[in-house]
Amino acid sequence: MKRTRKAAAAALLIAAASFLYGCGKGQGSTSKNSPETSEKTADDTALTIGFAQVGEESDWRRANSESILNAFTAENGYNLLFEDAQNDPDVQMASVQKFIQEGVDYIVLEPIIETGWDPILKEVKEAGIPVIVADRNVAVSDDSLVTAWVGSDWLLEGAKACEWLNEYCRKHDIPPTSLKIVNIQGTIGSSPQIGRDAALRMGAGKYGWKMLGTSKGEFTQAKGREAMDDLIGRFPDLNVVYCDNDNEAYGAIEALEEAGKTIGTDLENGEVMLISFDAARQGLSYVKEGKIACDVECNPDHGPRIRELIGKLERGETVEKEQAVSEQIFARTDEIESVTVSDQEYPVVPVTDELLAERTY
Ligand code: GYE
Repeated sequence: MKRTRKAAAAALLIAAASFLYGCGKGQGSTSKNSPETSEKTADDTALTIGFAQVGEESDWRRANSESILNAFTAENGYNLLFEDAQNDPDVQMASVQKFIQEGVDYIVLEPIIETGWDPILKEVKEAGIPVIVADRNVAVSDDSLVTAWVGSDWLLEGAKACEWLNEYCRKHDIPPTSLKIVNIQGTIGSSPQIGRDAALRMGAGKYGWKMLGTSKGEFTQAKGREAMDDLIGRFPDLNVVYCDNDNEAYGAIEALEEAGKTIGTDLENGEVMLISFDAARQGLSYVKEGKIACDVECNPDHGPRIRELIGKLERGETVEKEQAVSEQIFARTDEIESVTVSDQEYPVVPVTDELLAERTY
């Protein structure tokens, strides 16, 4: 049975009323440990969390769902309502609407796209339900519609990848103008697509790389493959593929190999270089094999972070409004030891068998 904080408060009121009534009749027990009282207290403290998930499009997403499911268990004192929108923004908004009707204690929203959230989040606010946005972000006109956000710095992720590419070219005397880059884009209008692709455009402008074109990969392997086919057809001389996530890269690898291209980093001898994001286990094993040149991590383990935020809110503590997690950069070797973005140096981690064995997603 679903228990919300409001339901719990009502149950407590009923319990208190019958206790008083019982006392009046000389039958009440004052013992806090009477089985009836303790059972009620345990049940009634469960918090109901409405979780609006994007879908199951990628390794990252599956790891993220697992992280949420492991954090918000009944044993931990939660009643989790998990809604998967299958990548449809309308379905996701309907899920949030449903959470309002259910009277959940908290809404945790991982939005598919950034826009369109104002009206529904206003309703959520009017219903007095705090909203934690996680992973991707929302673009709203009123800050107070969101209690807190935890996710990644998408622009920084993209900038790390671009600085790695620039360093690689510098080290190998590859003229920047010889780079012919295509971009397989994630879900258009989602925060990672917006940030990672903006960083690429900035990198191209800064270093003089040639941007050939884009195609939509929707963060999936199947669409990544289709997008790669499309790009090979339109730009046969492409030599760098910037994928917005690992699953797109897996599909791109299939398409490139089928088209007879050699994947690697020897651009001057006609190899095609792949750059990717997430650093899922499969992505990292492609890095080790030399099929993905640089993979910038995106951390999916938001369950414990959101649980901590909710814990603080329950205790009446203030929480950080925006929290971006720290993430690594992976490459096959340590030939490039670090990259610098906005005066901050980030180490590049070479992928080893030990690292792969320890990777949890
Ligand atoms: O990079 C991709 C997933 O929003 C960070 O969505 C997430 C992205 C992640 O499908 O793999």
